[in-house]
Amino acid sequence: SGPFVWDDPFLIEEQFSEDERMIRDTARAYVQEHLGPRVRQAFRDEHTDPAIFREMGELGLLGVTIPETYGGIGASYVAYGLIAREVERVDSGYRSMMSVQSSLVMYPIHAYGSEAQRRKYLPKLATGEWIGCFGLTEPDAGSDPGGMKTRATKIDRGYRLNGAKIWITNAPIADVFVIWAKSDAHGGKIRGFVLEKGMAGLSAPKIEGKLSLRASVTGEIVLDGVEVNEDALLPDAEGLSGPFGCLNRARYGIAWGAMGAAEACWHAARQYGLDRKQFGRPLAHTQLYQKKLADMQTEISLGLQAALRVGRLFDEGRMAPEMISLIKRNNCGKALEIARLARDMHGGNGISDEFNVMRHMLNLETVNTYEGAHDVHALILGRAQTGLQAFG
Ligand code: TGC
Ligand code: FAD
Repeated sequence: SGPFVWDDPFLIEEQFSEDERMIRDTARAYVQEHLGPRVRQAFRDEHTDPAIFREMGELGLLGVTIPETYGGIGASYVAYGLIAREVERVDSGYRSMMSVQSSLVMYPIHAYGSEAQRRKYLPKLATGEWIGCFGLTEPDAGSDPGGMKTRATKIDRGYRLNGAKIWITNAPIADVFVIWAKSDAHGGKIRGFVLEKGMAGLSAPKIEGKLSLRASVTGEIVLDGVEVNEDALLPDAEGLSGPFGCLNRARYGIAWGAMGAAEACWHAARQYGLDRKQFGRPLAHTQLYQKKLADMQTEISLGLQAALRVGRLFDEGRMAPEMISLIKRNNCGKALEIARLARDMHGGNGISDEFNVMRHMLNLETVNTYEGAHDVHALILGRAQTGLQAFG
């Protein structure tokens, strides 16, 4: 028989390639050294530091799956997942900033864009010189993006966009806006457009007062007759499968990321239980405390192993979107439960930002909702096994 490693029960570490471990270690060193020390203040002040994009870009952590020709490093989806896990170990908001840039902005420009669009945008997004955002959700179209009202109407030189997006990560500091709109020139089908900061009629006010993801800025996007040239249209995406192609990647990364946040909570609860004594012995010396630690260890080990399996299938071109719904839903839901437990296990200290667990818990409330809410992924999985569509 082999050893039992308490924080890596299935020896997942040895299932990564040398390259994947190297990329992971780069991400880990950066986040622990540079993001860990600033997150508490950033969360308190609801402050997003745009320099983080350039710092990540310098280390090659943005758009890692994009080929080198366009500024990426052509890494595997497993490597991308490992970066998400490391970044979210510190804060889900920082992972959000990274995954929007990589999966929701660089990916669609690479997959659906013209060669000119790729050359213009991708290298600067990869270095973090430009920050991107992804506008799908609207005030009246969240879980049901097909109900969007934003319209692109044909004009002589291109299109005029009117509408409003809400809850858009990075929007207030974005240079590049990937916007999804129904286009009358394409039979009312959903098309993607790449807009730039400063265009007349385009604004992105910050949403204030979030109690979650406070280190990651979120905004609205107002499109008040924004006129763009024909070359703003992403030529190779039509219909909802365009934005969903991006969401598949981001949701997959979130499944890894949520486990990173859960690991941070689990390790903190274990250490707290070893250090803190009540009734003359460490909290960790009680049956109830150990049962909770065992539940955390079990869910995290299973969740990570499942994410790795889907990552390998992704890299082999055998991923099905329902697999991603399964791990996104499971890992976010389990991470949220683990964070709530860890908060409780810290007693009164658990509500202080010095112990981090409540910040993770608050963040995970969003992570469980965005990119397809927990119950919406249940409906996707329900449809896949019954053939019955239960959304509307
Ligand atoms: P449905 O009829 O199921 O599909 C419409 C078309 O889309 C295609 N499709 C997919 N293609 C690729 N991957 C997927 N996962 C796909 N899912 C659907 C489908 O084949 C079809 O194509 P076609 O060519 O036949 O037209 O669409 P529906 O309107 O019934 O959808 C229902 C539902 C619930 C599945 C869907 O709307 C959904 O997933 N809703 C959740 C919305 C969501 O996830 N929003 C995310 C916004 S972005 C965000 O939150 C970023 S936060 C990131 C951060 O900060 O980290
Ligand atoms: P709703 O769709 O109104 O859902 C409310 C509740 O109803 C949920 O519990 C849901 O599960 C449930 N529900 C909905 N439909 C059904 C049904 N048919 N049956 C049963 N239950 C149902 N969007 C972007 O486009 N880009 C971004 O960058 C982005 N970043 C975000 C950042 C943050 C901080 C947040 C909070 C959100 C972000 N979003 C972004 C939006 C996010 O994707 C949506 O909030 C999410 O898709 C849910 O939509 P909604 O908020 O409109 O909720």
